[in-house]
Amino acid sequence: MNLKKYLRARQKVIDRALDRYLPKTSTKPVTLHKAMRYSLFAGGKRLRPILCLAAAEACRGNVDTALPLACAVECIHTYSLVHDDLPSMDNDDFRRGRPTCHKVFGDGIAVLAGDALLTIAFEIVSNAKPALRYDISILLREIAVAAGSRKLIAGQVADLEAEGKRVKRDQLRFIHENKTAAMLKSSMRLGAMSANADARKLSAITQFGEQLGLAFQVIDDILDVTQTSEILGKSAGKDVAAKKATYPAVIGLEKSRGEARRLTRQAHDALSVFQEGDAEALHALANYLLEREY
Ligand code: GRG
Repeated sequence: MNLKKYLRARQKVIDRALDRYLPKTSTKPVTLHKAMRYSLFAGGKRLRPILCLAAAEACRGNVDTALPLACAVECIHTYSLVHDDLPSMDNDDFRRGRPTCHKVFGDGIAVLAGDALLTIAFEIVSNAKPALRYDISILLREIAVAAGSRKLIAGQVADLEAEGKRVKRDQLRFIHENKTAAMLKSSMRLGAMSANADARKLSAITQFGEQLGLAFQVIDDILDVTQTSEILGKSAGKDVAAKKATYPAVIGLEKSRGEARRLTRQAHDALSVFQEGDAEALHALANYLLEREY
């Protein structure tokens, strides 16, 4: 498959849908809606929604049915970046190749834009079409748990508390599993659910999502020390400067690369239950994420 073309086409579909779901910039309060759109349409890679749609495809579902779930996940992801960039958290001036939300709109509006991106995600899910096996309350629960105090926020808390400390490998894994892998995994589970996946396929997507989610963060850690800010579209080298718990810091760069390859291999293996061709996009995406440069 031509992955570049596939990614571009999917990004377009997702951007169009997000544009439909988000209040216009003329809607009151104008500043808030401008800030939400500023961050949401800042040029993110749209990996989570793309993975959501690819998981739906693997389970022989349809893109339109999965689309609201894909958009909801991207809203939550963007909220987490807006809040993470705040001075009281990671204090970053640069995200997705442009000044961060609080740099443009101020801290107060950035906090509120993040809040509003989080809450609109649930409104979007409430409009999704339920599948036979998965009603709307199951879909809402999936996304609420992944974004909540035991997953995404737990990872962020552990990440904050680990700053400047020596962390062990199991603590590092906890941070990565929750801060990064949980939302990635849920994106794909939601796609599978929209396609009414049976227990065997949902479990395969879950395994795939777990391994891929971890690999994604190991690669993100590697890129932070090997790439420039221009290529990343965010400040490079911040992890070392902030004494963050990362794979290169704990096991070294070469071992981290090996770990990313091992996790990606395990992700591929998890897809063996799918018939030839059904999971082609997921396989291609896993390879792309391993080789990505930003
Ligand atoms: C504020 C609750 C809360 C959580 C913040 C997102 C996050 C948790 C922290 C940001 C820093 C970080 C390393 C997060 C891990 C997830 C990650 C690698 C995010 C970047 O994802 P990409 O590369 O970004 O998909 P784009 O901009 O392309 O969407």
